[in-house]
Amino acid sequence: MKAKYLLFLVFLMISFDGVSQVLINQLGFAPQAQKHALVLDPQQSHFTLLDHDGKTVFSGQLGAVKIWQPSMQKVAIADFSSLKTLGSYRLMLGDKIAAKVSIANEPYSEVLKAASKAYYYNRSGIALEPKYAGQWARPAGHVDERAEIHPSAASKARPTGTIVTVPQGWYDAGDYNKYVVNSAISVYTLLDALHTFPQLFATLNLNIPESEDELPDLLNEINWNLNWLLSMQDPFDGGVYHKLTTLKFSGHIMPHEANAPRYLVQKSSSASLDFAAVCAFAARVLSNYQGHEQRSAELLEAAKKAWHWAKINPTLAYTQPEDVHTGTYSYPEETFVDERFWAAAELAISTKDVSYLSDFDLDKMDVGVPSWDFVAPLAWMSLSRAQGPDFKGASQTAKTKLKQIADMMLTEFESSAFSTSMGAFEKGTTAGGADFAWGSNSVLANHNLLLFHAYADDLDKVVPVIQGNVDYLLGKNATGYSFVTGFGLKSPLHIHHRPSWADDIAAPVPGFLVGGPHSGQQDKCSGYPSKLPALSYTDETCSYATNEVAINWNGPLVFTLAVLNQAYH
Ligand code: 9MR
Repeated sequence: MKAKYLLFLVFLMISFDGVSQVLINQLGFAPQAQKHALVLDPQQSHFTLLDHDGKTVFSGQLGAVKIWQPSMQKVAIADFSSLKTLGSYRLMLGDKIAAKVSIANEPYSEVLKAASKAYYYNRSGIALEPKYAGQWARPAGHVDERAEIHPSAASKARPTGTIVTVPQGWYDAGDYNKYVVNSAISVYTLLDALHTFPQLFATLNLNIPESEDELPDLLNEINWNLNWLLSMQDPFDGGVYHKLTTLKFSGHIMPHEANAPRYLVQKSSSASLDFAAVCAFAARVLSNYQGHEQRSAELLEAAKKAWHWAKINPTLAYTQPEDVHTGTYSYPEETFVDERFWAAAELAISTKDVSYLSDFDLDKMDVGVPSWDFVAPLAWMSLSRAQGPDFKGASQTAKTKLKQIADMMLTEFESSAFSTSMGAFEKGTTAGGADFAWGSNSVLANHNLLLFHAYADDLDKVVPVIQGNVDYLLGKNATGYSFVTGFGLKSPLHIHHRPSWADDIAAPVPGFLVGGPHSGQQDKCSGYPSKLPALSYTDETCSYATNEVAINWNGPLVFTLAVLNQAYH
């Protein structure tokens, strides 16, 4: 593998010597797609595309030279959207090759598969066999048959030290813990993809142990995590434990070597409400699958119990116990309005009982880009599709709210030097966070989720923006990296992901979207090339702030790739 990357570097050095660098989607384009590349520091105003015989198939003028504030780079857009013939091309600046371009049918079908399969690689409690995992096969770790109730979670029915079985589920990220809050939004996004594109996922074979059964593989994968989520509910009172964790993060070792005791820590309002929301949604989606009727009823029951617990404990924030050191990074929350709104919306739709929403003045509820700590948009996305006369008003309000945010993204895209909606939001612009934050790449993928739901009835309006944003994730960004492991000419090799770190295999586990650039640099790694938000990224294992992977980051990538797959079908 190393030799391959060395060769690529040589190719870069030869081909880009003296030529402006081109930032481009490294996986190529579908024939009917908008096709934009960016020329950095352009030396000329003209570009051409040659086919493999050296014939000019496209000749065009670059757009106006503009500066993109997040990276302060000077760029011009090379637009060759009207080239629709399948093939491999060279993008030329003068007589120099600046980039390779491919136009192919379904250019993202492999990366969609890999992004979905990334969850399999992060499974807890199962050996990954070579026939499914190839070179990333590994023994089982974290079977979690004997986790302990931590003092912070002790109750009469389950005192400190009670042994609880909490198996399966996915590791949250580059660490081996499992966190309910983050699991909930991750499962929601994948369920939403399955629910929105049932035909696509019905035939998407991920080559996982359950592939032979009659269910879509994405649903099989989701079920693996739902099994764990359900086990995080206290059967005696319905409350949900915030996380399953070791007292300290493990070293950089393989899952089966990480044997420190695991604890269920404090129940929290956020975990319980997010659990209620995602279980209610799962009940609805799973009711469409034969043989899942009982599972669906069980999920709805669990959702109601968690909702009830959160009614009695409406503002119980998670407080990290003194002996737990798995970071302050444990999805803490202090306000619960958006969690309650999300849970109420999902329960209302699934039970067809709109009274769950009666405590909320919908007009006053916030909207923004979804994230683990701002889940109101998930409620809006579900409500925008809710059927029946009782939901008419809510569904209309939801559409209006979603369009408010989507229109801000459309405006940003129109004027963006980088032909993306990335950078539309700064802290305080909306109720969501800033675009360049920890996990910035997933923020952008979540732009796409929102754009899709806002304009589900008029997709032509948003597909160019969604494409522009996918281009960003796959190479048309300030760093020139394709941010998905294993995909593109230049993709991250040293991700902050314990198995990828410890397995002695040069290539990281494939299909993971890395967190991406932002100026925080909380990990104090030495390799950051810049403090500018769009350039502050380093492909180093130490960079947990920009080069980690996480289950909530891959979800919107899966959704986004499904949108394009469908749009160009
Ligand atoms: O994704 C989380 C990000 O929004 C927070 O800013 C950051 C610091 O609190 O934590 C991130 O989540 C991490 C989690 O706490 C622990 N597992 C790894 C997650 C991804 O970095």
